[in-house]
Amino acid sequence: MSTLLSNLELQLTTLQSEAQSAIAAAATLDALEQLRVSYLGKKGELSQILKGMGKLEPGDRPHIGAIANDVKELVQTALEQKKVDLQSAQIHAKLESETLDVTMPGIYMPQGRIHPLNAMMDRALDIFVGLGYTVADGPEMETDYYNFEALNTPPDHPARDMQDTFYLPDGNLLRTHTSSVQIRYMEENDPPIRIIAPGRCYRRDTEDATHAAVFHQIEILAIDEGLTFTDLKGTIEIFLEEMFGSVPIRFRASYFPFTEPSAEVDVQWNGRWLEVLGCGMVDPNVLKIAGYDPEVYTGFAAGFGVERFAMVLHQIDDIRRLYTSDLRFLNQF
Ligand code: 2NL
Repeated sequence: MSTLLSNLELQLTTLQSEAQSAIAAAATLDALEQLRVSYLGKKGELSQILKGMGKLEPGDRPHIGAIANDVKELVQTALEQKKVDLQSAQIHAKLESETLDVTMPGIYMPQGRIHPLNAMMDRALDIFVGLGYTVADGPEMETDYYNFEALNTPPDHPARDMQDTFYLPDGNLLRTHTSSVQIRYMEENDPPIRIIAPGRCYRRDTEDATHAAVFHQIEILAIDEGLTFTDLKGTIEIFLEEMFGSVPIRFRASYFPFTEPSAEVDVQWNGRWLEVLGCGMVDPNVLKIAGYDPEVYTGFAAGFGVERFAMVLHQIDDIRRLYTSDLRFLNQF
């Protein structure tokens, strides 16, 4: 046997045993792929060895060729087997690390609930929606026109005082009531209308137990042919009965620039008369400004503070409790 022949044979068997132990030791699929390339790839060790075959006696070639094929097959089989092993090890490791113990106790999440102010707002809205009213909304930043002028509030009226209203540097202001929403609605819609306008309002006030600079108001407005003070009275009576139950109520003559006649309404609550809302027949000037003919249409309106209702109904002593997010207070509702 020629030296070249035995040399090639030795190289092939060495390659086989080296490859087998390297494959057995491979820890990752990437490492395994690198081994495949270095042993069986185009420029791999097996190809390099087989280049030597050209110099063999033609009679020796089949012998070496057969050994080379066996080596190649053995290495290939080892690679495939190892690949299957590594893949299944990888899946097991993944499953192991992603184990979910469904018997573990959960993390306690306290359930939220509706804030008493929103609950009060929802109750009032539900009552009027039940009476056929539509909820309307509008901007909190307003022009002097929508907040005052269109509401028949003269330039010298105290409500327009710098002391009482938040004026913005650009001449706009923060609305002091949601009447502005109703003026905007009247501009866009023909009568008859029945709307309810809830929302945040602003007043330049020193905060104390009964005054907040930001508060919530709900106003209602109905305009139709033939509406009278009796319709207003009946609507208010139904509303207050839904809110307070059947307690005595009384209407007192009052004044607002946007209604004529006007009234304030008190309910008897825990033995005392408490004022809860203001109302009246829409002033003909307001109808005219909004583009409704006061000879054909009449209307009534009412407005009340949501905080005041919440305070009376829940015996809350300080308006600021409604804004400070103290859970000891809120958990009672
Ligand atoms: C109160 C009194 C009131 C109105 C609001 C109103 C709106 C339009 C036309 C006429 Cl568009 N009136 N709103 C009327 C009377 C009273 O609110 O004490 N609010 C807290």
